[in-house]
Amino acid sequence: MTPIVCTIAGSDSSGGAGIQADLKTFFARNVYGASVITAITAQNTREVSSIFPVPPHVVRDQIDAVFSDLNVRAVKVGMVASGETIKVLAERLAFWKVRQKFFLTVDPVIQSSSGTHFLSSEDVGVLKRDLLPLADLITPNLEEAAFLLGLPAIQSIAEMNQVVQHLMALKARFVLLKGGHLNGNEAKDLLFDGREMVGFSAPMVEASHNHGTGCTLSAAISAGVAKDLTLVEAIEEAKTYVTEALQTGQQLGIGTGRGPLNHGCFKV
Ligand code: PXL
Repeated sequence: MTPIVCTIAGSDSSGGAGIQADLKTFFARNVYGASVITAITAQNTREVSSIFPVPPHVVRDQIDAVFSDLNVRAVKVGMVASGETIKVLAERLAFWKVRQKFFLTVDPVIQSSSGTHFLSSEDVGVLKRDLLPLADLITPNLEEAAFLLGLPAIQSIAEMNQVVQHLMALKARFVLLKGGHLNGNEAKDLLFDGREMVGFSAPMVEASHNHGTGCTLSAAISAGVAKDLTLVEAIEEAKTYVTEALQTGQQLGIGTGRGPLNHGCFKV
């Protein structure tokens, strides 16, 4: 049986991030993808020009339609455009037995790759209170981690080691802190569960085509978990996939700004 993964995220009209990145990643990683759309963004590789949040009851109906029929093994939450929708998500994911029936990854998307804020600080409060404690895994980058904890910019691996421990206060089972925004020739990530720390490293790819990198990583991890890999194996595989998608993204020549990754880079 093909494992089913569901993304709950925003639509990116340019096709490089959000729902579109997630579905392409699911296809490339050999899982079946379902989707719940939380917002429609008008954007291209240069900017986000408008955001239309899908009404919370329509988000709820999409979740109920998917979960009442499809045997979803893993869920990935990306961009959610309002605190009201975050509350609906938390309530419905609990109803459909998150943690018992499926693995939940929350990518705490606060702003777009091009810098547009998707969530107000009040909405981030709702995210922390209602949704993150339900997650099996959260995948903040350095800016998101600093924002979630109210800390200044994180600037070294030593600081990452401290911060990943503080992130356990958000009550997800695992935290993957992504260090890709640190300068250096390695992209270092740290996984922590409150006891054991596992480090991952991949070559830093100097890519101008990196729109949707975070979305793609969390979607690929969800695909791996749905295929019954251990979390560590799923992260390793996802990082290998993202590295290759970044390395070959430029060749696609898409858009005039920060273009997308090459989601079709390898099929296993
Ligand atoms: O990468 C964060 C992200 C998530 N979701 C949507 C986006 C973006 C970044 O541009 O557009 C819809």
